[in-house]
Amino acid sequence: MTPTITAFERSPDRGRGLARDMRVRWALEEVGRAYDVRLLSFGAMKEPEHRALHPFGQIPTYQEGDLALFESGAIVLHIAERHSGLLPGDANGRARAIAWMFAALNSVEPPIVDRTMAVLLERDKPWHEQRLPMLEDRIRVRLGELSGRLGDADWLDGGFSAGDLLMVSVLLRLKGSGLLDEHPNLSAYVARGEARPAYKRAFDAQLAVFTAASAG
Ligand SMILES: N[C@@H](CCC(=O)N[C@@H](CS)C(=O)NCC(=O)O)C(=O)O
Repeated sequence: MTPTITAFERSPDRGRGLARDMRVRWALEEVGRAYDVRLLSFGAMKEPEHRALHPFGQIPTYQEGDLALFESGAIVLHIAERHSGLLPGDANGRARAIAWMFAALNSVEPPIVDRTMAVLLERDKPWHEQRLPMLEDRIRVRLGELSGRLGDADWLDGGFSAGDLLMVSVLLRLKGSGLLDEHPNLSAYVARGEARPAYKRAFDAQLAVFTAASAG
C-alpha cells in the first residue's frame, strides 16, 4: 500500500527544504518507496480531522493502511525499520544509528530551533540583540562537539544511516547563519547529504509544491 504523508500547501520556508516533511520524503526516496502527499493549509492543520492524526495540529503525518504516525523522527524510524538501506544490519550498529537519530532531534535540533524562532518572532523585542548571541553560543557548543566526533569521517558511524539523514536535516536549518561555516567538516557533511540523489529527488518534489502554489 502506498503511504500518504502530509505537507504544507504553501511552505513558509518558500520551498527551501526545511519543512519537516522533507525528512520523510528523503527517507522514502532513500529506500525507493513511492508515496502520496496530501497538502494542508494552516487552517486545515488545526481542524479536528487532522488533529485526529496529529495531536499538535502539525505536519508531517504518515498513513499506511491501518497505521497513522506523527513526529518526523518516529516516521523516519518506521521507514528505516521496514526497509533496508537506512539502518545497519547488525544489532549494535542499528542501536547506535538510532542513538544518532535521537541525538539529532533531542540534542542538536532544540538550540537550532530556538535560534530560528528568535530570528523569526522576536526581532522587534528590546532584548533580542542580547539574547541572540547567547542562543548562537549554545549552538556553537553543540556544533563543536559534533564536529569533533565526526572528524574527517563521511558519516557519523560507518555508512550513511537514518541518523545522518536526521542530523543533516537538522543542520540544514543553519544555512545562511554562518554558524555551520565555522566547522568545515560539518559543512562538507551537510553537502554530502544534499548531494545524495534521494535528497535531491525529495527536495525537488517539495519545491515543486511551493512553485505550483505560487504560480496558482
Ligand atoms: N517534532 C515535530 C515537529 C513538527 C513541526 O514543528 N511541524 C511544523 C512544520 S516543520 C508545523 O507543522 N508547523 C505549523 C504549526 O505548528 O502550526 C516533528 O519532528 O514532526
